[in-house]
Amino acid sequence: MVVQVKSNLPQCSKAMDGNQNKVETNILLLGAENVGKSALTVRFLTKRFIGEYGDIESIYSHIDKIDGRAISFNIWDSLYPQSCESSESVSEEQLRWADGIVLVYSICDRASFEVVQQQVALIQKLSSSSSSSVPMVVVGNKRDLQHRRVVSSEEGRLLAQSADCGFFEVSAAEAYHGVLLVFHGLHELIKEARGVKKGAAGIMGIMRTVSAVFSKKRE
Ligand SMILES: Nc1nc2c(ncn2[C@@H]2O[C@H](COP(=O)(O)OP(=O)(O)O)[C@@H](O)[C@H]2O)c(=O)[nH]1
Ligand SMILES: [Mg+2]
Repeated sequence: MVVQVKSNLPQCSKAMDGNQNKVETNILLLGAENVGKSALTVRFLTKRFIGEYGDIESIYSHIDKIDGRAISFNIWDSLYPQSCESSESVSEEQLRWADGIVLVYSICDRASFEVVQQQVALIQKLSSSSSSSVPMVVVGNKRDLQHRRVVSSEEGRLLAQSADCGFFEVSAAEAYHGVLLVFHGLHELIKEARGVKKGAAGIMGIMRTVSAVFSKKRE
């Protein structure tokens, strides 16, 4: 497991694909403080829940095998800025870096659900000028604390549906498998998005070739 300091962020490489064997995927975790972003990250990386994580912002690198293929996950465990305007809680730098985003709230904390709603809206606004949207999943964490639940599963699902995101409810404290599904599920969405992009690029390539052939014929 490698911990990178934040100043290295822009140098992080984007996806490799095609003939190369290793695929890189940059995943950004967003959400209010105390919702379990670090707990989810550490669970995915080490399979363990250690309880307290401190306020550290890091990018972790982790190689995982999916369907026999090595996937290099770079995971940016972000810090929710203290006393920020909601419009500053996601930066353009983060969006440029991310291939996929995990938006985390706690099912016991309505304010954290509202933060995710704001962040979804902000991401949509910031990426409205680009042709493709970044794949996202919404995650309701702390599912083990049912007696303290204040956000229903239905509300979480509706939010995810309205933003065209995947949806999961998990407990980083209780189980590894659900957390694994979050990261693998997002990886699937990223793969699909890359396939669509590649397909579009392929069609554009064919169109360019065809128009080049026709313009040659006319010469
Ligand atoms: N009961 C319970 N507590 C959790 C869970 N995930 C995280 N926590 C606790 O919530 C607190 C905040 O977790 P942390 O990962 O530091 O949140 P972050 O600020 O979003 O990174 C810590 O005390 C964790 O032990 C969970 O699934 N269930
Ligand atoms: Mg944290």
